[in-house]
Amino acid sequence: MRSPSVFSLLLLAPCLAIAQSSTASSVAAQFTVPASADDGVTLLPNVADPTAPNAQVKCPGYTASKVSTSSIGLAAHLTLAGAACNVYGTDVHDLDLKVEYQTSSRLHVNIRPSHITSQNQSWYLLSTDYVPAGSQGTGSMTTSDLTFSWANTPDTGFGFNVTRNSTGDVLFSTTGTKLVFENQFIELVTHQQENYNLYGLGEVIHGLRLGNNLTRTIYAADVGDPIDSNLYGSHPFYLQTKYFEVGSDNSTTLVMEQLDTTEATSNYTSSTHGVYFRNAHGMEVLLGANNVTWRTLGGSIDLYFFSGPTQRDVTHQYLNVIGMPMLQNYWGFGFHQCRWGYQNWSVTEDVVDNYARFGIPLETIWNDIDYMFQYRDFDNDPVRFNYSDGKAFLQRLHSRGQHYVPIIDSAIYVPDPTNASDAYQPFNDGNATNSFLLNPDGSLYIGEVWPGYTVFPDWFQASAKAWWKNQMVTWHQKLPVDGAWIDMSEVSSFCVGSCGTGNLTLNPVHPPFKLPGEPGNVIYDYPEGFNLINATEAASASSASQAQATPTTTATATSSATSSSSTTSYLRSTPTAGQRNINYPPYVINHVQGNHDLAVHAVSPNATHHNGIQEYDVHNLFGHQILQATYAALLAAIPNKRPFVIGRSTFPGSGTVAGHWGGDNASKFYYMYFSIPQALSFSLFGIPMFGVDTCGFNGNSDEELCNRWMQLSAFFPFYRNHNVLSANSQEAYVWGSVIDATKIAMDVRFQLLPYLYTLFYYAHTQGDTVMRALAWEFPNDPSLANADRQFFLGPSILVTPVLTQGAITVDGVFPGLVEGTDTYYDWYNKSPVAVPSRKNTTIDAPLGHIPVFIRGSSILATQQMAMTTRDARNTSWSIIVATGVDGTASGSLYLDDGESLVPKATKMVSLSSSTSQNGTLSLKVSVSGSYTSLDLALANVTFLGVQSPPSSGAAVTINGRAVANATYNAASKVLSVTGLDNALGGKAWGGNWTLTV
Ligand code: MIG
Repeated sequence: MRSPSVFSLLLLAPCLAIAQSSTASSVAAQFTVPASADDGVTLLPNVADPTAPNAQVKCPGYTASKVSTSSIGLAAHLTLAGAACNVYGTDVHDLDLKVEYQTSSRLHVNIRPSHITSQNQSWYLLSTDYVPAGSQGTGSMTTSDLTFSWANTPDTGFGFNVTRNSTGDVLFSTTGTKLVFENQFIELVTHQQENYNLYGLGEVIHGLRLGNNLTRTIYAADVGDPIDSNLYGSHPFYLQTKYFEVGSDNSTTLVMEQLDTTEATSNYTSSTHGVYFRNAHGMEVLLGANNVTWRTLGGSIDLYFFSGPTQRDVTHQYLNVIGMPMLQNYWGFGFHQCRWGYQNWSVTEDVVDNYARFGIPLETIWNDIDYMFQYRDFDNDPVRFNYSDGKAFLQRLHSRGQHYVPIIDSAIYVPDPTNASDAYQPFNDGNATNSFLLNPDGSLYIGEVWPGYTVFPDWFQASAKAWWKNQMVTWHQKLPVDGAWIDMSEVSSFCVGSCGTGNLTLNPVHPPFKLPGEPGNVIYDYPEGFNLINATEAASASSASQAQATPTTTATATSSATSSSSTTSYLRSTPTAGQRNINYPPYVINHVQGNHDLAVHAVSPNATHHNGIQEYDVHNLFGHQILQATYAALLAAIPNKRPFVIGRSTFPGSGTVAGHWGGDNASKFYYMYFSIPQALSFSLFGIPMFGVDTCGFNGNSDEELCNRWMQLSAFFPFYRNHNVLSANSQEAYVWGSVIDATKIAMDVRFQLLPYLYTLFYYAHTQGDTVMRALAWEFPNDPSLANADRQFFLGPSILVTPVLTQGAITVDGVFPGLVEGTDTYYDWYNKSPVAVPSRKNTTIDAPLGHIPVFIRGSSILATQQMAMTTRDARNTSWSIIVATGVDGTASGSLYLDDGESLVPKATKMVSLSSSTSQNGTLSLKVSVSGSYTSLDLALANVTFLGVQSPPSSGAAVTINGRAVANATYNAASKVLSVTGLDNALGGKAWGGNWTLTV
């Protein structure tokens, strides 16, 4: 029975009330910004314009001269090789080339104008004050695995190659193409093999492998998760893998086609490298059949090449430049419930209580913008979310080990200067300290967001960061929140330009569109596939609505016929010598907003920073800088504790201070699928703390989707259910089957929390990934190049979720199983997975079951599910030894207090096991470090894949002393050891020990 329970219908009641919520009474009197305020001009993106000039044809290229070579690199002068083409800007006549062999695996290539002398040309250089650069390390030309070579060719001028010495492979080649370097346009065309495997270049909703027919526009945008378009984050980094077939004579041949799982039977190898274009301008990367073209709207060419040769190496090498991911709080890995539309404290607390009532663990409850007084940051609504009730509520949460995270928006309300009762201290404080962005004339840049006309912090100002910190500290004294959720940071504004200038007396104004649930806005429809899952109800609903439908007129037919013959006119900018047109750059990127105008739905390019930098040059940095400022602010408010920050807009390095959620997806099965490639891409970007709006944001979710999604997200580092205003409730307790499915998946997640935390420790200290693509764990299997419907969590857990509606089985591969290199064990019954006859296997997956497998050769130290991570940390330990094909396994466990920025004490546990000739199993545990609070009892040790009963008659010894008996299950090949508590004095990690059986 899948129809909504009576209970879920009751829960709908508060949502329906939203339409008449407290803001509604003021709506009548409120000025609504006209929709046209967010209309930009109509532009034709270059990639869609058949008449657009081709810079490769029109431009002369450059000639290199005055080349000087040293042991660590080379420098040269580049001169325009002919008449300026000024195709999308003004050609820069003289350039400086600098090549640095920074480390043995990292090469830096920088090309910038020779003439930069003063501040007014600072747009060419992205200061290391804002974005770290790789610096010269111990690398030299002789020790580098990469070689830079260049040539002046007759037709195209200067071009260069980057070659990996150890493989002889040309990784990057512009030879035979022209370098174009103008003040608003840089182009670099590189050759590629057919069917190349490229990953990254985010943020984008796309499959993991980007393919060879895609324009990746990079320009931070506030937009609801469109497919293949630019999105919130900017990550000009790609990883490329080349596969080679190994012949019987050990010769290697580059694999030029995509192989499917039935074909990849011969012997293959692969090598992987990475490319990072350090630039914060609007950018496009054109992935074509045989080339990859980089275009940016400014800045310099600042390229880093990472030689790999594995994905893991490349990620380490890249994160060494941009920064390692922070070690998250332990509690951040608990389950988070959020929604837009919890309209007061008691509704919010009801949600918490409902989780408890249904026995579903809840770590953190979140509030969206509902909590604010008229949507103003650092200001709670005095009635619905007053501080005294809030403090008491947070105290109840904290006493149970639960947490509270509110949203904080990027824009700051500007009070009506003529209305004293409209005063808003955070604005006054920030304005007094020059903390807000300006117009070119020095007046405040005033855009429009939720609260009305707003200003935007200028993060280049130290005073703005201090102001933000003060706001956080002051607010935190009123309400001791545990973290911050940063939204709208692209940075979003609902009108073009400084639309609030001269209009402040209208404040607080209403946005130029209706909020979800406001009268006249769309009402969310039936959930996806409602006709399939609720056939009877769907039929009656559809006949009822047909009966009520008013016949539609056909009057529009004539007008559309006339309009089809008219042509759209586009604004075209012609370059003006020596000047930049930052509002309408001559090169039009395929920006997703409006009609591609950069100013639509965002702070406009001409907004100006106090230091003179224009927003045009740093637009993609806002989201990163607010995360840095918020991290520092929370650290001031909650000293010595790792700040918990989740942000929407990110840039290389954001993982050092924050995690990221996938933004405004929809309650559709295909968005559940896209969550996997999006997460894996953020693994490559160094932001492992990633998750999406579980059960879907826009639209109504339903029982089947939410059942599957609550289970899938349980294996993502950031696990949060979030919903849009006015959609049906979708908390885990709303549907009976979802309650059960959630508990099943959470039980696995809780057992794996110590493992997940250890993965983050390795991410933080070494740059390892947490969620991993199958291709990264099995780099020699070309058939996995685009596998993104399954993933590994760390090296040891394989997740194969159902991603389609109505399915009760799922097809997936067990990499290495058919080939005999790997074994897998079903998480739930611990039995070995039988070797299938073909690689792609059909796995049973009825609703409520998510297939999870432990990869052989792994040892996991687990704890148990509790209502919070705090309580889970107090449960006894278990060890799962998943024997590999060679009879061995290993694992590790990192322990600390889970919250201190610099833990006073830590502990590292190494676990390894082996099987002797006569079948004796031994498990060796060695510990180092002084953190003792998690030295709790060891409940049991479970050996998986034990081929025959132990010859010693199942007597178990620890450090040579008989302690217990083991039991062996011949059917499941599981050997269990229990009753170990006394043997170790109740301390699993109190010292080194060896167990044999
Ligand atoms: O324009 O705060 O992505 O998670 O619920 C919408 C309301 C603003 C966008 C965020 C979404 C959040 C919503 N916000």
